[in-house]
Amino acid sequence: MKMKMSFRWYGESDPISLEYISQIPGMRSIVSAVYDVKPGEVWPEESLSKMKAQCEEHGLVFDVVESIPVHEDIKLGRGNVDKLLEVYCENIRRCAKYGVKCVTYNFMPVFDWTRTQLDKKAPDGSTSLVMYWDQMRGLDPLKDDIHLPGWDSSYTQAEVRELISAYSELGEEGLWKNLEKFLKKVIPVAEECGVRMAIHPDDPPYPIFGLPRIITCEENLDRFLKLVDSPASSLCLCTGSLGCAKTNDVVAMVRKYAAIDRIAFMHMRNIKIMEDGSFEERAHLSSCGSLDMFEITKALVENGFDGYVRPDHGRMIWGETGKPGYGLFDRALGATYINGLFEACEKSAN
Ligand code: DNO
Repeated sequence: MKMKMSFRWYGESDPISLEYISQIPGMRSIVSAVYDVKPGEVWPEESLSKMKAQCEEHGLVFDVVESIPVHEDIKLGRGNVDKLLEVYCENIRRCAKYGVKCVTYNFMPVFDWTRTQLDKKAPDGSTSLVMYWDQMRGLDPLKDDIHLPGWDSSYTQAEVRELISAYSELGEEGLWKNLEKFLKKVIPVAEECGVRMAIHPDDPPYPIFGLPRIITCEENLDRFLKLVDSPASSLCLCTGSLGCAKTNDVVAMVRKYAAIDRIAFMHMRNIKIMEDGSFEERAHLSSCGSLDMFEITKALVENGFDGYVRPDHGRMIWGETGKPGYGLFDRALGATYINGLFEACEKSAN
């Protein structure tokens, strides 16, 4: 197969072993990061070389990083941005030195993904992550002391409030400007060391609590790709994130961006969008959710996609416990299903 199947691993603290991951049929690459260093600091080379060696011991390749986090001051364009950008570039160089070919990041203000519950029980007893509007409505981070599951707990409530007001002053156009500055500095370095930067879309792809969000829809992805028109500035196309807006035609987006070779990394998962725009994460199979995973795969294969793929978030099944979305069993089922789709699409195309 042309695409490279990968699996996210949280390093030594991950309850899932590399041995287990290597037993998933067709597994090739490990997606990981250096987790014990704060955003804005340089990653120790020893951590990278150790991770590379550990993966190799299990016949796996450590060649995808998710993520090198972008410091809030870079996104806000304040503080010592030049120094932070320098550190970011140094981290790309270091990753490349240890064999990394693809680096994922996002440009979401303050919070990464947003959900209202991480263990919603389905009728079959499995659990998954969900975002229900009736749990969101009425929450106001400027007034209430809210801690949505999964949000960075290192911020105090006062810090969150300060960040939210700084971002609302900045607005979408300000965020675009800071993203452009980031890319102009970082992409030439990525090009030099043979790394493709892959931006993760905003999850979900619309403003939450009035925070600006820009990596959301086809028009904005087009705008993003033009900021620095280079294969080193590509997309991490997350089907489950973009798919949460009914207005996004995920199959058409995959086809369009694969055709111009601007997808470096595919996050493949399925979600079910409800009437009111709420959504539930579901099993990967097309019939379990709102996305047509066959058409998505076909669009990739027909356009010669040869980047990385990972089964994104799985449900918790078979009594497994652990990091929500990142258990072994359902992600392994997802990988196997996705491998099947690719094999079928490739063989019928030949
Ligand atoms: C969620 C992930 C995201 C992703 C970042 C990339 O499970 O897909 O947290 O890693 O947005 O920077």
